[in-house]
Formats: sequence, structure tokens, C-alpha cells
Amino acid sequence: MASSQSVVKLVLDDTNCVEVNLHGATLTSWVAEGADMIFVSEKAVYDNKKAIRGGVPVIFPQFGAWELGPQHGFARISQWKVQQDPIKHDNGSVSAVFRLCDNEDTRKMWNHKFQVDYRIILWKNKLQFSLQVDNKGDQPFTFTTLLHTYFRLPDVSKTTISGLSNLEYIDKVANGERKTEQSGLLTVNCFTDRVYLKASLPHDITNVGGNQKTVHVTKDNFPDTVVWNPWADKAAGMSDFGNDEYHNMVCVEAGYVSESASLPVGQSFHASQVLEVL
Ligand code: TA6
Repeated sequence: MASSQSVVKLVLDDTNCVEVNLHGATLTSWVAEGADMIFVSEKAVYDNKKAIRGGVPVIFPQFGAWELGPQHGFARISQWKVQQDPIKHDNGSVSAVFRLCDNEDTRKMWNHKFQVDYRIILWKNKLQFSLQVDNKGDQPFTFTTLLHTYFRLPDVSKTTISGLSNLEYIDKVANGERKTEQSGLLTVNCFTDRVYLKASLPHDITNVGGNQKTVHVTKDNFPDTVVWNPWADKAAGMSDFGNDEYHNMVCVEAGYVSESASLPVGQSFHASQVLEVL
């Protein structure tokens, strides 16, 4: 990691801690009971320009291709500020808040005044991400947003993902064809890029991290769940991703992406996800 990187650490104890890089407010490590649950590519670039390949990039104000700016918007490649330094609480958690506001660069792409506050709360074996978007301007605006979580896996072929059965999904590998999930538990075994709609049930992701735990994912106001693994061919074409790293990750992403969120002047949008090690 380049020395110019600013990294904030949230430490509960020596086996439960988190690291957040202010470039994109990208959480790059979540150690739960001594095991890192989050994947970051060994080829990730830390130049304060490119999105960090892995961790939990914050996608805002656009998920996917964007005619006004970079793919997945500008939040994950912006320098965020620490709004609240890590604080230990009596309830056994430690939290920090990161903030991104509009600036000259963002307004050139997307001419709206906004404030995004991103609170990360670490408990023993549990991690909460809360996003608040405030419209600070004099015009309403719409956006899509997502937490692009990369889970670290010993072996993707041994991981199942629940909570997707019978859901309609947009299959971006099949030109956006709409399909229905037939499997009760999804195991990724090929290039996978799907936006599951109305994904309101929790997801249990099995065999995560070095100690092969199950991570229970719950969401509030993130109606969609994206599942992505580049698999071999796409991995080989990514300079910041190892050719074989697709075996050791899957993205299960809490998002508000299939429809845009509308935010009137002076109003706030809230969404959150909780990851719990069972
Ligand atoms: O979340 C899945 C996805 O939208 C895929 O289509 C793929 O593009 C992935 O994000 C990674 O995007 P990136 O811009 O980080 O290479």
C-alpha cells in the first residue's frame, strides 16, 4: 500500500478490527475472531486514483456504466474525510463516520449539492454499514447506490448463498435477460453477474474467511442484491486482479440499483447492511 494512503483503524480487541482506506472510504479489512472475512486482490492498486480492487467500495451516485462520469460513480475514487474518529461505546461496539460532500470535480460531472455520511460500527463478530445521503441543494436529484462487498473465500466452489430462491434477476452475463433463480442455495461456478430484485430475505454466505464461517447478511432499504464473480476469462483481463483469485472471492452486494432513489431538497436517504458471523 502506498505510504500516501490514509487508513483508519477501528479496533475492538486484538481479534476484532477493521481498516478503512479514505480513498473511497473503502473498508479493506474486517477481522472477526482473528479471521479476515474480506477479499482484497493482491494486485490492487493504491494510487488514490483507481478504485481499490476489493474490500467494500461505496458505489454512489451511479451503479454501473454512467454517461456523466466513471463506472460506478465517483464515491469509490474520491478522498473521503473522517467525520467522527473511531469511538468505543458502552454497548461493546466501536464506530467511525466518514463523509463525502460535493466538490468542484463532482459538480462538473453531477451538478448537485450532497452530503454522504457513512457510519461503520464494529461489534464482536458483527459489522454494520449505514449510509445517509442528504440533498443539500435546491434541486431534487436521483441516484443509485450499493456496497460492493468482496467476501474472502477459501474456495468459491464450497460456498453457498441463500435468500435468492425464486427471485427475479437481471442476468448481465446474458445481455440483461430477466430470469428466475431456480436454486435454493446458489453456488457460483462460472462468470456470474446478476442483479436480484426485491431481495428482501437475509442471505447466509457459507465458508467465508480462513475459519470458514457463515456470514449472515441483513439489509435495510437496499432492495437489490448483486452477485458477481469474474471467473477465469474476465479475471485474466483485469490488471488489478490475480488470474486465479476468482477462486477466493465472491461479491454479494447490497444495493439500491434496479430503480433510482429520488431525493427531494433537504431530505435524507438511509440504507444499511449488517454482516454477522454465525
Ligand atoms: O457489481 C458487479 C459489477 O457491476 C460487474 O458488472 C463488474 O463490472 C464489477 O461490478 C466490477 O466493476 P469494476 O468497475 O470495479 O471493475
